[in-house]
Amino acid sequence: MTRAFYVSTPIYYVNAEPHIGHAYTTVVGDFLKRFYQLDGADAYYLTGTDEHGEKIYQAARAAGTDSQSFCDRISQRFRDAWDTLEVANDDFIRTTEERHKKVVRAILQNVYDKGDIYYDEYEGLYCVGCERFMTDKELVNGMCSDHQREPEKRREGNYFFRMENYRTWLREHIESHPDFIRPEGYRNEVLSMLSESIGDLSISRPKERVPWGIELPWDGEHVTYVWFDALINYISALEVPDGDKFVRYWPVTQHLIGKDILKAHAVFWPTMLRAAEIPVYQHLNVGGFLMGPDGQKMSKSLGNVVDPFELAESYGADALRYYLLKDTVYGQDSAVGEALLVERYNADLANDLGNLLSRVRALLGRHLDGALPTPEQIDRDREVIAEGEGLLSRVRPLVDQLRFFEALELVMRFVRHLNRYFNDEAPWKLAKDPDQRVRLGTVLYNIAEGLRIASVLLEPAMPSKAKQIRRDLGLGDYAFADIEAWGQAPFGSQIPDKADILFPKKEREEVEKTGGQAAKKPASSAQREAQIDEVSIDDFARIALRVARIVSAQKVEKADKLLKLQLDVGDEERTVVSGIAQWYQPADLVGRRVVLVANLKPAKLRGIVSQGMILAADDGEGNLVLVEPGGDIAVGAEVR
Ligand code: ME8
Repeated sequence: MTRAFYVSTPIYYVNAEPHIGHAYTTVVGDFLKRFYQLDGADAYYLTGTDEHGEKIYQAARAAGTDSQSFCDRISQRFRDAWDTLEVANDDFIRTTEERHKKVVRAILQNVYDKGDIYYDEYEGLYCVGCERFMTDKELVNGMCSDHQREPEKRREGNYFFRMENYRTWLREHIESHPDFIRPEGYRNEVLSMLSESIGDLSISRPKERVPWGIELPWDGEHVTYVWFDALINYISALEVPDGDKFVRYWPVTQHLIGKDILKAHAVFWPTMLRAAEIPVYQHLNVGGFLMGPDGQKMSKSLGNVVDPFELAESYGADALRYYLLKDTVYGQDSAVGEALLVERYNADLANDLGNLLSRVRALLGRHLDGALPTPEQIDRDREVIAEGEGLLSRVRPLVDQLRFFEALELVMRFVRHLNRYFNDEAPWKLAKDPDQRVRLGTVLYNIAEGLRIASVLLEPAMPSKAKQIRRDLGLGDYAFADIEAWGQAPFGSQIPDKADILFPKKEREEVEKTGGQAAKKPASSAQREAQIDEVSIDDFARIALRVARIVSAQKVEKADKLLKLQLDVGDEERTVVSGIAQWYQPADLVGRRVVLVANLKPAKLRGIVSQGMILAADDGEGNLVLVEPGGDIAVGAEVR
C-alpha cells in the first residue's frame, strides 16, 4: 500500500487579511504535500480558517457586519490567496462549518463525562490578541510581547480542563519521542514549560460576553474557548473517529505552525487529545518568523510590511514560492523583502536556470531540427550523469528534516554544474563541425535531460515553471521514480518552436525609484545651495554612494561627538567614524540602513581609520538626522 502523508497549516484567524507569514507557512505545506506526492506517497494537505472567538466577534462589529458574513468574506480571501499562490490543498476547513462543530461538541461531551472538565471562578490577566490568560512569567514589562499591549484583568466563571493532570504524561512522551517537536530548540522550550505546573485550561467563555462560538453541549450559557474549538479542526476535517481519512492520515500527521502558537499546539493540543483518548500527532514542525527587510518585526508603523500578493504580481507566484523556501531557514527568523527576492530571482532563476533552457532550446532548434537526439555518452559525460541520478537520494533526507533551502540549493548546484558542462563542451562550436554532430546531440541531450530532472525536483517549489521547463523541451510530467536513472527524456521528442522566456530578468524597481527621488533638489535647502558651486552630472557621478547597514556602534573614547560604526556594505565591511554621537545612542543605530559615501579618501580620526562617511540631514536647528533609505533596498545597493 502506498505510504500516507498528512500535513496541516494553522487555520488562520479571519480578523486580518492573508499576509506574508500566512503565505510562508502555507507555501511550506504545499511544498511538502507536492514533494511527497511526487515521491509516490498518498499525500493530504489541510488548511482553513479559524472563525470563532472574541477577536473575530469584535472585528465583525467594527466592520459593521454580522459575524457570519464577515467570516464568509475573509475566509474567501484566504481561499483566493492560496489559489493565487498555486497552493493545492485537498481540503479547506472552516470552524463555523457544521462538520467541525459536531466533532467539537462530541469531544467536549466525552471529556466532560470523564470528569476532566469542571466549573470554577477564575481571575487572571487576559490577552485578547492571544485569546488566552497569560501567566506573569510570560509578560514583558507587564505587556504581552506578541501583541505589545497590556492584558486585561478578568474575573469570570469558566469551565476548566484538567490539563495539569496530563503534564507528566506529556513530558514523558516528548522525552521519549525526540522528533515530536522540531527543530530541537522549540522542543526544549516546551520541556521547560512542562518542568513546572501548567495549571488547568479555561475552555469556555460566558455567552453574554462572547456570543460568537460553539455552545457547550451541557451548558448553553457558555461557548467553547476558541483554542479548544480551533485545534480540533485537524481531526474534524478527517471525520474523526472512524472516517477513512482519519484512519489513513492521522497516524502520520505533520502539523506546521509558527513559533507564536507553540504552547497551544505543544501543550493544549496533545493533552486534549490524550483526554479524548485519541492518539497524538506525529510531528509538530515549528517555523520561525519572517521579518521585514530591515530585520525588524513587520509592522505598519515601521512601514516594513512585505505584501506577498504584490510580489507574486510582479515576479510570479513561482518565483515568490521559490524565494520563500530558498532564502529562509525553517525554524529560524529570516528577513525578507523585494530587493532580496530580485537578487535571488536574477541569479538562480533568470540566469542559472532560464538562460540555460533558452540556450539549449536555441541550439536544438537551429542545428537538430528541434528534436531531442539519441545520445552516445562518453567518459566525460559520466560526472554530470552521476550527479543527476543521485540527486533525489541526496535531496530527500534534507526535505524530511525540513531543510528546504539546502534541498533547493543542491538542485541549483546541479543546474550550475549543467551550465559548466555546457560551457566546457561548447556545443555552439561543435555545431560548426559536421563531424561532431553526434557529440553535439549528446551534449544537448544531456543538458535537456539534466533540466528535466531538475524541473521535477523543483516542481514542489515552483509547480508552473517546472512544467513550463519540460513543455519547452517537448516533455510531459514525471514523478520522482522517473528521475533516478538518466535517459528517460524520450529520444526524438520535438520541442515547441516558440516559448516564453522562463524568468525574464527583473530590475530592482524600488531601488530605481528611490534613486530618482534622491536626485531631486529639496526646496528647503535652496539657500544653502546658493552658496555652493554648481556641479556637473559628471562631477556628481564621481561620488560612489551605497546603501549600508550598521552592524555595530560604539562611543569613541574622549570624543563626545564621535561614534565608531561598523558597516555592512554587502560585499565588505567598513569602519566609519561619524559625528552623530549627540543625536544617537549606539544601541539605537544597530540594524539601521544608511547611505555611505563609499569612495571618500580614508581619514584617521582619534587613531581610527574612517573608511567613508554616512549621510545625515540637518533639521534646520543644527541637529543631524540620518538619511535612511526607504523601501527594502538591499545592503550594498548603489545610490544614484
Ligand atoms: O494563530 N512569519 O492564526 P493566525 C511567519 N488561528 N509566519 C507567520 C508570521 C510571520 N511573521 N505571522 C504569522 C492563529 N505567521 C490561530 C491558529 S490553529 C488551530 C489556530 C503564520 O492567523 C504562522 O504559521 O494568527 C503562525 O503560526 C500563523 O501564521 C498564525 O496565524
